[in-house]
Amino acid sequence: MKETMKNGKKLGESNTEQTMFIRINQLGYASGLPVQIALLSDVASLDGIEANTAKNSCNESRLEKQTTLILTDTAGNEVKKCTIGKPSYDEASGDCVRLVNIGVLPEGEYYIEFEGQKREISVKKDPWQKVTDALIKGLYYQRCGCELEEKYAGKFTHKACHTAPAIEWDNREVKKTVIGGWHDAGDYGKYVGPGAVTVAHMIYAHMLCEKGCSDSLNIPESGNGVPDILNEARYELEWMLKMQRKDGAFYHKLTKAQFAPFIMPEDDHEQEYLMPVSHCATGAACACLALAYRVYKKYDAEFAEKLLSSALLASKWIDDNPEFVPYTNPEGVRTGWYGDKNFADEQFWAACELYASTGESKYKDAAEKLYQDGLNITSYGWADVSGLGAICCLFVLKDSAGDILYGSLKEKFIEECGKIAKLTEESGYGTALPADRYIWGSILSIMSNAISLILHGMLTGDDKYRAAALLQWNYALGLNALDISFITGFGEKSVKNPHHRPSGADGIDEPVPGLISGGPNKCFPYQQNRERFEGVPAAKCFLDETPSADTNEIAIYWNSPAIFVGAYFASECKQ
Ligand code: 9MR
Ligand code: ZN
Repeated sequence: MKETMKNGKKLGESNTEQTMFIRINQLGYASGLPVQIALLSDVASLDGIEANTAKNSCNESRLEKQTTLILTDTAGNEVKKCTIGKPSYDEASGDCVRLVNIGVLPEGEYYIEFEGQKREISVKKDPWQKVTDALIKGLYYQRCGCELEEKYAGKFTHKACHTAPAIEWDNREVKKTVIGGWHDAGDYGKYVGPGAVTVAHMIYAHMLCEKGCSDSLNIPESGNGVPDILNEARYELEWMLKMQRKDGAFYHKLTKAQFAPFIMPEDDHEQEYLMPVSHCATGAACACLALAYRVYKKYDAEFAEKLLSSALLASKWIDDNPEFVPYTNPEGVRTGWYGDKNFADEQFWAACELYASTGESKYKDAAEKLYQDGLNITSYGWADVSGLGAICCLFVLKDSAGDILYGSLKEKFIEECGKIAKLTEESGYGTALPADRYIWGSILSIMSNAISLILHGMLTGDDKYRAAALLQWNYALGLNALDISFITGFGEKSVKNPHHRPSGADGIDEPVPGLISGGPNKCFPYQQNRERFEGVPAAKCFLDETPSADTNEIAIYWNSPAIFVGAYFASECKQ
């Protein structure tokens, strides 16, 4: 912690009524973008204080006159004085917060001084490339079926894991070698739908924010002439191809019957099964492979053709099996369910990508119909992939998508982004998530909303939206109610004990770097945490404790939207 001592008191500790806490992006700020910080008044942050009392005290303190924040250089010379407004009550955290936009600052180290508190911030030309690289490399650390060698993995090496042939759950006669892919999360399962969205986030990051995806990740393929973000994504794509049955359907997942204990992956020898095929896995894979076809064709035409034929075969299976059956875990299976009950979004995304890849009008007709029936076009996660179809329409097809899929969709998209921007205005910390939506993996909602705000900025050039998106990136790196950076290995105070089997079992103190935690979860915590979260505001329902999968697991599809956001801001720093 860089919060320093003043007058014998550790800053951040309360001994007056109005002690303030200073919250910052712990990795610093970019010289070309606004510096956003939060000043916290502790009237409302005392644990256990009744929400109404907290709210009232915050509102009373609103009566205070406006006040001043002083920014100095490290020698103590005043650099800037900002007049700041009254605090506002942040419902999600119960904190009384002043969110301050200091504006653009030249490169350097600064102290923020406010009412006896002091915290250092740094401003650099390009402060977030490293963490963005690490988020991509985080997926390398999730690789299954190969050794993680020291020259790439540093001390986080391990032997090849999960190399035995898999058996089909429904027909034990069928044996198949399906080595590869990424471990999904803190567990060692591999799931097609979540893998497909992760790859898509990475491909779109490459397409839309290329300058922010550096090509020196030090992974085995580095230097092969293909951008590293695509090298890493290909590791999952190769596996995904193996997850397709001959008739075109995709197995929902490759897992054991139960989650492994906290052991290293190479010590996990229980039988892996190809669990039943599902519509959602097939639809998501179809869309992802059709998208990947266009991007990889430039680098490897033969591989690209494989991707497209696989997508077309998947699409045929969907046509031949029009009755949607949601996936359920077979009896006796306890691994991740990914119980998606809606198929329209996968169908929409697949239709958009297939239209973009083949130009066949039947796909456009299908996408138009699905869109007109109503979709959440700003959702990009495994449960609702409509937003990925929307990105395809807005940034790939553009005018060629026509009045419905471009004209009307764009209008709707902009309207939805307006609602997201409003969420940031209503939050004390500027976080684009309402108090009642802190679900399992809340980081996905926050990073998804950042993606929408970024895309809005790209479509309209409105800087206000870019600044709102930046608040979400800053949230991930410490500008939040917990004063924590959710990305392992990055920040003065970052997540130390993620629910991640290798991090828990490798005997190394630090967690594997570059993994983003799911973050606070008020809505669906584990039974054993329910009591601990009683009376705790939503944005603080978080435990940096290994067993807490409900708040502190990592997942590939939480890293990937953060990759998009990081790549975007890193690319903005290259101007
Ligand atoms: O990301 C999933 C989240 O939306 C669900 O609420 C949660 C509980 O069902 O499961 C999450 O996914 C987990 C998956 O089932 C198994 N691998 C770890 C995933 C991250 O927690
Ligand atoms: Zn493995």
